[in-house]
Amino acid sequence: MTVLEQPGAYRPTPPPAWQPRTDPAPLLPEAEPYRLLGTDAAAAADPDLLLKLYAELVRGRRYNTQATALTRQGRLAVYPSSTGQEACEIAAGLVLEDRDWLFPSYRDTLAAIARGVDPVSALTLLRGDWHTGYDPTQYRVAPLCTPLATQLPHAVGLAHAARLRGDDVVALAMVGDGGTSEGDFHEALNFAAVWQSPVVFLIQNNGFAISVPLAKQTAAPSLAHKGVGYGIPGRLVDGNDAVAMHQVLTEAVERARTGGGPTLIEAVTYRVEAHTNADDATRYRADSEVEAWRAHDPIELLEHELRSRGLLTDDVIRDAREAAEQMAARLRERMNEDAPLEPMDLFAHVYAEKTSQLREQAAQLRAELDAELDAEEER
Ligand SMILES: Cc1ncc(C[n+]2csc(CCOP(=O)(O)OP(=O)(O)O)c2C)c(N)n1
Ligand SMILES: [Mg+2]
Repeated sequence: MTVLEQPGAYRPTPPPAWQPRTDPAPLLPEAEPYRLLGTDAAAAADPDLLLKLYAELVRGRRYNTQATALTRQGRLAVYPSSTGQEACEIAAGLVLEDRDWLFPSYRDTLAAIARGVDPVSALTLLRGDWHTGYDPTQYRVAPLCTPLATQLPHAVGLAHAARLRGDDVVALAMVGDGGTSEGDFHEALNFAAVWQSPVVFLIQNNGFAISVPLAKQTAAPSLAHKGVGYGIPGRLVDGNDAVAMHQVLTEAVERARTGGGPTLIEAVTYRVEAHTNADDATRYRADSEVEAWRAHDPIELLEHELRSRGLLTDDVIRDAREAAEQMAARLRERMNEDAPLEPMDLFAHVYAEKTSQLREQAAQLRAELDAELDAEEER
């Protein structure tokens, strides 16, 4: 007699479902992006915070235009501009404590700078002359990450390790809408939720993954809903509203720090410029769409609030512009210097112990460089 043939009590309904099985309602994001600017609730925002955000947004935009100009002058290989997305960038750079960690993507130079990374060093990677350009452990800013979404499991790993050690550290990881289709995104969210790691995931939904619009990327109700499947609460925010972004990120960081676990934030924004200087955005989107988003500009939104409170004085405008111009001038000056290059550095800081192939290649390069030196000396 097989097991199936053994007589037993008949059960028309299945046994209780395996746990966990929880109510998804508290995890659901808001139906419309959360906003403060342009609403009555903006009146409660701290004036010092508004002024700080304003100065940083102005500086950030100037950084974007200057870095883009440097690509045209051949001083920078590539620059993914975050013009239009500055509110997300600046808020992300400002909400963390010194002991926390930021995990940016290639588009998030402004977040790194707002957190304190030297504006010139932040471009070293994009100039192609050294691996990262700044010391990630000094600023607690991981290298700007080009392979999509790979920074997310790194952030979860760091946050989980900090928690095991009893360190009071939060990791904030940034990713694009396209990056949410990567396996790393799903693995990171799952681990973070199961371990209740102190991580905040910030998706900047700027509508496109290069030329691929969001509708061709996902069929999810919203990207913030993607958290629900893992047990992570989602938040949907107007990514051009610097004050709302600052508030929602601050709440999520606090939640992570106090043991509440991860949060997934979708910031709805728009990439006003092309994907990078190597892209022609007019081939896949209409000017009218860009214009509609330009009319919902993060700097203008904040200016409107500052003006209505009498805070946008001539001095405030002049100081913000002057600081931005000084930063841009320094960037031009430093980026116009040719970086001293050591070709053998190609092999440094990659493996603790070089593989036999790498040793061979290094020896070959060394021999070529020596031969060049000899030839020069003979001349
Ligand atoms: C793993 C991986 N696959 C493909 C690419 C090529 N790639 C670079 S940027 C990009 C689009 C990413 O779009 P999104 O995540 O929305 O970020 P955005 O550029 O809009 O900030 C792609 C496909 C990559 N860098 N890494
Ligand atoms: Mg995108």
